Amino acid sequence: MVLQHTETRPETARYDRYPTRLGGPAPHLERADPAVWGEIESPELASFDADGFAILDQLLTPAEVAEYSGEITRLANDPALRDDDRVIVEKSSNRVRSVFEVHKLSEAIADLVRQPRVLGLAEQVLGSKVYVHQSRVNYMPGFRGTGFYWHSDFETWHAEDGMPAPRAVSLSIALTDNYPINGSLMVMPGSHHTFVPCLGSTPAEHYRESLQEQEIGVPTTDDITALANRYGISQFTGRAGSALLFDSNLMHGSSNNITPFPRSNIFVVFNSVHNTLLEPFAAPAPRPEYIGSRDFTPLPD
Ligand code: 6CS
Ligand code: FE
Repeated sequence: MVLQHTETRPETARYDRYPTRLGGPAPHLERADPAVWGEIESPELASFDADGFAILDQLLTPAEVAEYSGEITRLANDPALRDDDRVIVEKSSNRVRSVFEVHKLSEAIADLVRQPRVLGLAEQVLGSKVYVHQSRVNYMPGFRGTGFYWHSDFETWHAEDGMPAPRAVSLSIALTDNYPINGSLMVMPGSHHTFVPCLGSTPAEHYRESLQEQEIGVPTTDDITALANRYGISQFTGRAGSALLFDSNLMHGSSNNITPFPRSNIFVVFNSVHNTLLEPFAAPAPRPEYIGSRDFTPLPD
């Protein structure tokens, strides 16, 4: 383990249990924190501890899927959001790829993140009150939808947002059917137990590129090979309305979507109120609030 000086507060040194964005290769670290901090009551979450994820077959009813689909289409086409920093477009096509902070932009999504059936999942795993660290809608169109290379979300949130520990979960709610063929998320079950330090220092305003295509903060091909051999790869598939709850350190990624079948989801990150953000561990400055919130008010507020 390394005592790292933060670039933003060079006078203070912090003990960093998950050092990353390093100058040279470093061994993989066994996770020093639990994955489940609370009491698991929902049967669907029974294997969360071992796998680092769980699938909820029908979190939303078909009527709710229709309602939220209308809502995210509205957001993607809202002229008032055209030049908003929260809207991320595809590098090549200029189509909307993600919209951030949707739990503030949409009343329906604000309500959704506060519903006990949603919030309760995060609270069971994290064993505390939680708040929204990040929310977004991802739109993966048919034909030319581009995926995300393999990564651990926690690696980025630790390095760039100052999240101290992997005590956060993401809920990805499918608004379209997820088939193996249309760029559905691949995960490495159990990989949340291993932290993979990444190479390269974080440039200023890295998020402007990384949200389109991440190059720093991703493991090497040797890292990915070692993890895939150890943990295997499985895929989240399911009907619209199903959801994936996953640990912040789970290794995951997705392929491009060249089928005609689009894939979109609402993505909400819940962080424990005992794991609120500090200064970034490996970046020159914190990312904007719409990517990594510094309003730590517990839900429902
Ligand atoms: O930046 C984030 O917060 C999320 N997005 C990407 C592309 N990588 C890390 C994390 O999943
Ligand atoms: Fe991710």
